[in-house]
Amino acid sequence: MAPEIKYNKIFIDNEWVDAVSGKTFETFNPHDGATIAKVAEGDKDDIDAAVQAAKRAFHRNSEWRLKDASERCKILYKFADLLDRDAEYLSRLETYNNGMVVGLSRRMIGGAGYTVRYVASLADKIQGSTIPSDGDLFSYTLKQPVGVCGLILPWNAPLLMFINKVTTALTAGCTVVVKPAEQTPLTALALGALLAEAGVPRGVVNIVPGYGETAGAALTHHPDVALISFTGSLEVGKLIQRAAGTNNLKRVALELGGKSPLIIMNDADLNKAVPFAAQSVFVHQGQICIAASRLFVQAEIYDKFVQKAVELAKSWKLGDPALETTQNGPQIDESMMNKVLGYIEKGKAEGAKLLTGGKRVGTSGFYIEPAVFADVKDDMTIAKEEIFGPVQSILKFNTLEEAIDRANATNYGLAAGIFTSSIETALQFSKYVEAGNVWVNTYMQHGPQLPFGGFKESGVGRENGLDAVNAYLEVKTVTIAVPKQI
Ligand code: TXE
Repeated sequence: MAPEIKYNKIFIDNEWVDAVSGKTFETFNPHDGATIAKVAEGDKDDIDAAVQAAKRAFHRNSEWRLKDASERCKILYKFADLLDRDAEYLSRLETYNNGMVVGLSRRMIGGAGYTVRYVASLADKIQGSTIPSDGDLFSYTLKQPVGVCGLILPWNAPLLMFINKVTTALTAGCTVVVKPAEQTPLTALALGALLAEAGVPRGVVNIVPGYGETAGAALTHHPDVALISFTGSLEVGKLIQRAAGTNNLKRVALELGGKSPLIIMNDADLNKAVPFAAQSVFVHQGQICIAASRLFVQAEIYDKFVQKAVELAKSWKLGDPALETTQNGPQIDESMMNKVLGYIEKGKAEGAKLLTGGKRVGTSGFYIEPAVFADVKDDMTIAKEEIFGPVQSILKFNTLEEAIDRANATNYGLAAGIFTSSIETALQFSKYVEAGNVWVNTYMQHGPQLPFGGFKESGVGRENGLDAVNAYLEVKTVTIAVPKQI
């Protein structure tokens, strides 16, 4: 049964309002392309109203700013309890609007409560230092919230991204305006209602659904916004970095795409490596920024590995994401599906060998069979550009040194992995690969304690852990004249 849609308006000052323009847009179920709901379409005026609400809530005498850090923590703990209470509804809603298989949306919401509690527990541990300065002086630092933050979300993990960004900003004491992706506004709005129920005061969290070029751009240009945290494409990331310096100088945190290498050495345990490699690029239909989209396999085991990889891909269960048994659901929308199919055609045209999958399945919904390409070369488009689809590209290499050089020959640097039974190989690879997250004999492991982000054009800054909270804080140095002698 379809989950009930309880919220489809703009959320400002803990109230639900229509767009100033009165406009709405439709949101869809990727399983069959059917319209789920009409959602208020915010643009510049609504962003402005939301930013003003967030600014009022950030005033030094506001209810939010007067709260002790431990009280912020308590409110977020309550929010975590509400996430647990509504977990099944939220996971169904995520699946309905995003096409994420229900097993995965359950795991994400299952982990969300822990993430919120972990991050919130840092609120009363934010502390400065005392610094021995020369002369008759006493110096200390204060860490203070940066101000109103604009949080721009992607569609591939709407709930998780909302939780990560909003919880971290609130832990630091900031106020926020959230702009969910136009494809997936529904879970963000449901989470807004839970934050209000948890006791977050008016104006602290505001949510404006709408399009990137209108609502998103208005947020990134707004002079009263102090920081933008964005997850999405490299192209838009660059636009945001530029916009951030236009009307003021916003702090910017960017989590962008990837073309992540996974290396399988001759001495790897193939019983682990083959399923991990498949899962790492097929999970969530390949719509994950850390997808292992360049799979380098060492020459001696190459043929055997490819054969096993094909067998596994053929057994992958594609279908309705709301069913427990489904492994892969649909791509998010028709345009992303066509983009992925375009990459598959390019792979074939440029001489890679498509050994299985790669075709659209059915005519309703946006399904693609998991594809395996062998004989992929570094200069082929499918080995260079982020596909964001269920496409495994297998490349051959001879030495570790060669694998590291080829793994690093990309403008991206988000994640990397290696399967090997040699500790020396693992340590050398981990040291020299240019990536913000490296996994050895595993892949895609996360936790709220583990900083996450990219080298090079995969991003700026880190999410998760104390590093992420610090990104929402300014350091203030206070120096007081105190004679040494008394
Ligand atoms: O992303 P966009 P799209 C990659 C992936 C995918 C590609 C395109 O390769 O194929 O990006 O996806 C908002 N000012 N990733 O087009 O456009 C937009 O409304 C301000 C990687 O969906 O970057 C949405 O909320 N905001 C990725 C958000 O940016 C703007 C996750 C992301 O949309 C804007 C998603 C503008 N000018 C896609 N234009 C990851 N890193 O996980 C758009 N937006």
